[in-house]
Amino acid sequence: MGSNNAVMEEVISGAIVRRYFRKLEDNLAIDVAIVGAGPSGLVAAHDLAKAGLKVAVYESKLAPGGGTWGGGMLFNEVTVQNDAAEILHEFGITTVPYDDKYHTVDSVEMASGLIFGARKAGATIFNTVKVEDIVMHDGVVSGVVINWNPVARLEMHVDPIVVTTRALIDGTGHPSEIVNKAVNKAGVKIDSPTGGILGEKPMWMEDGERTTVANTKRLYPGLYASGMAANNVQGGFRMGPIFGGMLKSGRKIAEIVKADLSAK
Ligand code: 48H
Repeated sequence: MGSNNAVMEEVISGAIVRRYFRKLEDNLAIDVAIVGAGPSGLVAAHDLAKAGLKVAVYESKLAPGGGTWGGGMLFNEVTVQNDAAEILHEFGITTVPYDDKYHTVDSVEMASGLIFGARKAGATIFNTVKVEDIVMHDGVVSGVVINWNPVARLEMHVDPIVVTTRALIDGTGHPSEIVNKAVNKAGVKIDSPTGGILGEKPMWMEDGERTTVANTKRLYPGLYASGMAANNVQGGFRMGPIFGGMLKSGRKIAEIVKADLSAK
């Protein structure tokens, strides 16, 4: 801690630097790394941290929340089905019944509520940090390679650092960036109909919502996908501005990871 004689400028800078690096050091070897703080990643982070696992979420943007903030076409209301509304209620997020099947949610309340809930459950969120690669040892995905997103955006030639993890969840949304690394860089065959990434199909809300949850699974030892990433990998239809499938996918992947880690 800073000395009592230190000027305020020294104390404040010291507090930030010491506490940040304590947090970073504390998260160099973790149970679960989640890439992407969208709705599926945040629900998974909440559930896994609540189960007592050491969970870190890496989000390349300054603000976690993924595609939640913008509702549909920047109209900041989100829709969810009845069963997914229950998940939001656990986070203290208010939903407004629309008809007998759907609820609307203020998208700012939903994004901020999911972020707060994941954090309060014990997950650590590293924002502005991009996962640029994965670690593979002996046929098992066992880490994330991280760097500042601004470094990547400015194309600076700066080497990353590495965090080891027992499980890695790709919650990067449409591009499934992390599974991409496994398939296209490491050249592994994942648990999909072709062993590769099939790519998202056009809009079909009902089917997309169903398959997002059905497609949520372990893809390779140590590697999992949730939300839009899971659906992209398995070639599901997109569903547009309805988020129940994302929330349920986050919950499902958390259950799968919990079972796998407790079996080890
Ligand atoms: C760190 C990264 C990296 C990286 C990306 O897209 P998301 O909101 O994710 P989901 O799958 O939980 O939710 C999808 C939903 O928002 C959506 O897009 C829907 C329902 N679309 C329907 C449709 O038809 O279009 O969030 C993913 C997050 C983002 O915040 C990215 O910034 C982040 O992942 N991210 N973070 N390292 N390499 N890649």
